[in-house]
Formats: sequence, C-alpha cells, structure tokens
Amino acid sequence: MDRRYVPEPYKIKVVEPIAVTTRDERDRFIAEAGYNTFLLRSDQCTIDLLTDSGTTAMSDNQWAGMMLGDEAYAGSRNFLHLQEVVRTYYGFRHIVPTHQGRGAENLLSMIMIKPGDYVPGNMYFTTTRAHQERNGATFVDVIVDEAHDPQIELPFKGNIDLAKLERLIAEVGAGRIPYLCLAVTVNLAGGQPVSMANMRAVYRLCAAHGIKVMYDATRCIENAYFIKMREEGYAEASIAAILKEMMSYADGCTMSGKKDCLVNIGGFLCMNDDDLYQKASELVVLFEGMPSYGGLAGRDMEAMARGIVESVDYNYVHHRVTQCRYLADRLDEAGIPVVKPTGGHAVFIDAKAFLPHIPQDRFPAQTLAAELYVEAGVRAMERGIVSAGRNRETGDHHRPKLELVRLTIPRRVYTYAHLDTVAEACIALHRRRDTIRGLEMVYEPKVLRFFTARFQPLAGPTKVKARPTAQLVELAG
Ligand code: PLI
Repeated sequence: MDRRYVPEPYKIKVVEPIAVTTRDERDRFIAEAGYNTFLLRSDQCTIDLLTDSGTTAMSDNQWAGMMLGDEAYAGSRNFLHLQEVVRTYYGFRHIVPTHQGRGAENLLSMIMIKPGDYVPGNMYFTTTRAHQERNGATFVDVIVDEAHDPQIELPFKGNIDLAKLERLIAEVGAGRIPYLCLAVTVNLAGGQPVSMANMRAVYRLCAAHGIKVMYDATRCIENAYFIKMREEGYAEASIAAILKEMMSYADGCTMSGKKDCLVNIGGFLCMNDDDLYQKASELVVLFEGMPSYGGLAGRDMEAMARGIVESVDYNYVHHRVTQCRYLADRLDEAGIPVVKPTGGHAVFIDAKAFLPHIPQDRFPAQTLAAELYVEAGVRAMERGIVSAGRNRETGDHHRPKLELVRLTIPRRVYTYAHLDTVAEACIALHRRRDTIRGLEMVYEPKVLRFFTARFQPLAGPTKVKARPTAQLVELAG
C-alpha cells in the first residue's frame, strides 16, 4: 500500500459480519425504503457510510470502563470522571450531560433564545437550526462565501466571514443576537475546519458586542488536527493543547459525543457562566434527567470520558483523516467530482456535477445515494435540497448551493479494502451516469424531512416543472 496512507493504529479484536446481497435484492430493498437510504435496514447494507455518528468502534479500554458503570440515580462516580476529563481537555467549568448532541442544542436554544432573535453561524446544521427556529430565532449564515463552492481549495473553508458578522450586528443590533454558533468542523460544507486565528477574531468581535460564542464542538478533534497540519505556529503543538486553546475562544459548547468522543451514545452542554449553568441544570431535569446523568447510563458516561482521552491521540486522528483522504484521492483520480479539500469525517461527492442533467428539484444527491446502494450495497447520505428542508415563511424548498452525497467514514470501523470497494462502486456509477434519472418526493414530513421522506423514480425522461422565478434563478446559477 502507498505509504502516504498510514496503516490502522489498532488491531481487530472483535468482528461483526456484514451483509452480502444481490443486485435484485438491493433493487427491492431500496424501493421498499422509498429510495431513502435512512429507511434501509442495517442488515441490508454491505458498507454503511450513512454517518459517523454513534457508529464508532469503541476500544477495549472503553468496554472495560462500561463494566465500571455506577448506575446510581444521582452523583454517579462516572459523572465525576466525565466532568474531570471535560474540564481537563475542554477547559469549561460546567458540564451538563445529555443523551446526544441535539439534547444539548435543545437546552441551549431554550435557555438563550427569545422569539425574534438571530443566531449567526458558519453554515447551518439540520438539528441545530431546527432547535434555534423552534425557539423563535432566525439562523443567519455568516460562513465565508468559498464554503459554498465545492471546488475552491482553501485550508480553512469553515471560517466565519467577519464582515458578514459585523453587517448582521449593525443591521439587527447585538441585543437580538444571544450567541453565535461556531461549528468546528463544518459538517455540511464537507467537514471543513475553522482556523485558530478566525476563532480568536470571532471571539474578540463578539466579546466587544457582548455576544456569547457557543461552539458546536461535535468534530473539534478533527478541527484541531487540521490546525496542526495547516496553520502556522501549530505544527509542534499537541492535539490536546490545540483543543484547549480552541475552546478558550468560546463561552461554552454543545457536543455530540457520538462523533469525536468515540462513543455510540452521549453528548453534553458546557459553559463557564454560573447563571447559564443554573438554568441548564433546571431544564435538563425536564428533558433528559438529573444534571449528573442527563439521559445517560453511568457506563455511557465512563465510555465517553475514556473516549475523550483517546480522541486527542495524534495517531488516532491522523489515521482517521487519512482514511477520508484515501477515498477522496481514489475518486478524484477517476474524475469523480468531490468537495475540496477533503474534510475530516467524510468524502462528499458533488451530485450537481456528477448528474448535471438532473435539476435540483429532482433531487440529484438523493438519487445518487439510492443508486450507489443498488450498485454495491454502499449506504451514503443525501446532504442537499432534501436535508435543507423548507423556508418557514415562503414554504419553498431551501435551495443550498451544495448538493452533495456524503460518504461518511465511521471511526475505527472500516479498512482501506472496504474503501476500495466504495471507490469502485462510485467509479462504475460514474461510467453509467447518463442512464441515471431523478426522483420525485411522494411523502414529506414537516420537520427534518430527510430522515423519513419517501420518493419514487421519475417515469419518463427528467423534465423540469414550471416553478416560481426565484427557484429558476437558483437553478440557472
Ligand atoms: O446526532 P446528535 O444529536 O448527537 O448531534 C447533532 C449534531 C450536531 N452538530 C453536528 C455538526 C452534527 O453533525 C450533528 C449530528 N450529525 C449527524 C447525525 C450526522 O450524521 O452528521
């Protein structure tokens, strides 16, 4: 194997068989699932790249920790361990465990947002924005423009555009911006990182206006790795030191532990402010559980505490990000359009460029994900118009510039040979891309529709129905 790609820094102790299916079976399974990969059964998938969320293989040390769960209703020793580890590595004073990331988003949004507020952020994330909107805020995207272009290669495409942020503050007033939500890395931009310089500048600007900065820390370890590799002055710094500095430019964070804390379930909300903590610990009782378990078993908190310690190991994160680059390189060499540069948790195929004959209302990324499943049993995820949902005011689809299929690499689960299988399936699809037609949506849930929407193949050749002008402009662009 090419030595540009480091071998796995672990050996396999437990194995789980994966499904082997025929093409006819997969044709049937995807039709039964309404052409939505979220609705496939796991045992119908050969290689499951739906998400890196909760799909991590835990270490022997984490499993050993599971046996030390203290399942007391209050004051579990595993909570105290988790609290100590979070304080050590993330540096925040207070931690409220939650069952997963969106539990923390719910608490944060309820505590901080008033109807009519604005929450700026570096590109939306589905659950994060849904909680902000549910509490009456308008999300405002203040990411750099380049993040919306899949082909521009920049080291820190997740950065906030300070001019956009200043403009928003001038327009609506700092009093209507309870906090800024900074995601490290930016999932929907392709796993793009934010530079330390940008974090520092954003924090200073917000502090000057009395606006709090809350991180979505979900993939902060991958962000720290990119800072080490790409930002001047950090090559010699440890991942732990970079992480601590990153967090010093925030007032708190939400965390989906299911990603960079290397666990199958869990999350937390952190903050330094005593008053905010008081409110969070009152509210968590209503939605999650006591402030010392927040919806988690003691054993889950122990696994998360141990996972956090493992996550700052350079060898772990170096291999993880290298796996993503390996798959992206194989696709890129074959002429398949992928988002550049490759991010930290996934490879994103540009479905608009892959299937230019399918208009956005015919769901090119949804179509491509369904076809990839039929081709080789590889399950990917749509991250385009379906995930973006609808505008609350106009009822029209949000039409994101990025129409992507995400091949998400679970942590410590697959080998390079699995990734070769994925690459070969994508290449086969690319060769027959002209034969691929779009889909139409036949069932649309009101909230977070991508999870359970159902589709069917278009009968004839792809036709664009008459649409309002705004939509045509977007498609033309
Ligand atoms: O899935 P949760 O509730 O633990 O976390 C929600 C969440 C918050 N922020 C970000 C950036 C995420 O990526 C995220 C969840 N992501 C999922 C499920 C994913 O497949 O990417």
